[in-house]
Amino acid sequence: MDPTGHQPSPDYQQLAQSIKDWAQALGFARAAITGIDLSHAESGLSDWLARGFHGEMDYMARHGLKRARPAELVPNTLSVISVFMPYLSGGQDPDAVLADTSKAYISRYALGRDYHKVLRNRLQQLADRISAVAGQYGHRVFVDSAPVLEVELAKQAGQGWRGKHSLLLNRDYGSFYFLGELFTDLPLPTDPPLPKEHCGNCSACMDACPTQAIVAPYQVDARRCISYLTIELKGAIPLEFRRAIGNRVYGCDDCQLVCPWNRFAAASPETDFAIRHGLDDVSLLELFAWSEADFGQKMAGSPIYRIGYAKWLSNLAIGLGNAAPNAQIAAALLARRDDESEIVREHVEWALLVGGYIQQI
Ligand code: B12
Ligand code: SF4
Ligand code: SF4
Repeated sequence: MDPTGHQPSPDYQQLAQSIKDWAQALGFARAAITGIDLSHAESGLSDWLARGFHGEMDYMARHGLKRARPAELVPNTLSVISVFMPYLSGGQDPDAVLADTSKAYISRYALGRDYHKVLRNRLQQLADRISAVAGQYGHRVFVDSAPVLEVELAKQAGQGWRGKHSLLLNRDYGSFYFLGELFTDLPLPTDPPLPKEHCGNCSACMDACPTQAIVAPYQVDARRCISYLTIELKGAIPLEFRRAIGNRVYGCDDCQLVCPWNRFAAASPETDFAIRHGLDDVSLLELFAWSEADFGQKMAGSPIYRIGYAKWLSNLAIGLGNAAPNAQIAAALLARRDDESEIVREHVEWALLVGGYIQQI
């Protein structure tokens, strides 16, 4: 403080460097800084919404272009600190799980603790460290759920380029990480976007997508994406996608698994992302046998908890319908044929039919 009681202006160049060092010490792979001009992304966002690609995710349409205008979301925002944290935690080979129809494939980001809390908490710690130097300043932390174009901000900050699957990619970490941001009213020096993208002629992610959800490079029709169908969609999963979903019971990683930049993606040192309940290599039948109390107890603190027990059972029923038929599967499905949830009953009925356990009347 100076004698008048004001905090002297910090050296912003020095502060920016300190922020990057502190972010790494807090477990983020890297921090970078960008401004608030995302006007170049507005037409892509409008186009995506106009084509209805958001499906039932009303929150995507609700904020309209505010999503691309950080200073409308948080007035006085001048700089955005973009961070990312890898989440792979080793475990069973994903391709082996996908190939075994008796197993449940759970998206690699969801095998441990809910990332929202982990990242938000670390970003808040970063914000607090900044106040020790900058004094009181305007800021807010965001992870995933806010109306923010996170991938675009990260790209602008030079954290990577956008892959054709629309996710952020970089040479050192691939794409298996979460993004987060700290909006501030500090005039921090910004980092430039990367001079070059590195997808070239590759289109492996588009070719590998089981439901052809990547309808053109950088354009994902969420209504076709297995991540949307198994996590976001509240009602019944449309029949046309059920076979293609295979044994993916929560999210999907196919477009990332085939990406050459993920070949050497390293495991995350974060203990919060350590695999819980053997979810990296578990059978559909074992999960389908969980009672609602088991689900509540085992999935507490996991991102999977948010989809609820009925959606969980419905997704598992699709997996069981797609599995190589056997007597245990038949018994498990028949036992849930009269489930109290209509949505579960409907998915179980489908599974019994496609598995050949019952005949269409
Ligand atoms: C909604 C959402 C989804 C939706 C829609 C996905 C999507 N691509 O939009 C669904 C449920 C399908 C989804 C799935 C997944 N998601 Co998601 N999702 C989000 C969320 C909340 C918003 C994304 C968004 O703004 N979409 C709106 C559209 C318009 O954005 P866009 O597709 O990026 O489009 C831009 C360009 O591609 C281009 N564009 C789009 N259409 C068009 C059309 C034309 C003509 C042109 C010229 C340009 C253009 O312009 C747009 C603006 O720049 C973000 C978090 C956040 N707040 O940002 C996480 C986020 C993108 N998801 C994430 C993850 C991890 C996933 C999954 C991998 C989860 C999983 N394993 O199941 C999958 C991957 C699917 C995929 N290939 O995208 C991470 C990605 C991390 C990373 N490395 O980039 C994020 C950033 C969450 C986080 N905080 O970490 N997700
Ligand atoms: S699979 Fe190929 S096209 Fe898709 S994001 Fe990776 S490098 Fe880019
Ligand atoms: S997450 Fe799966 S369904 Fe969605 S775009 Fe990627 S490969 Fe396709």
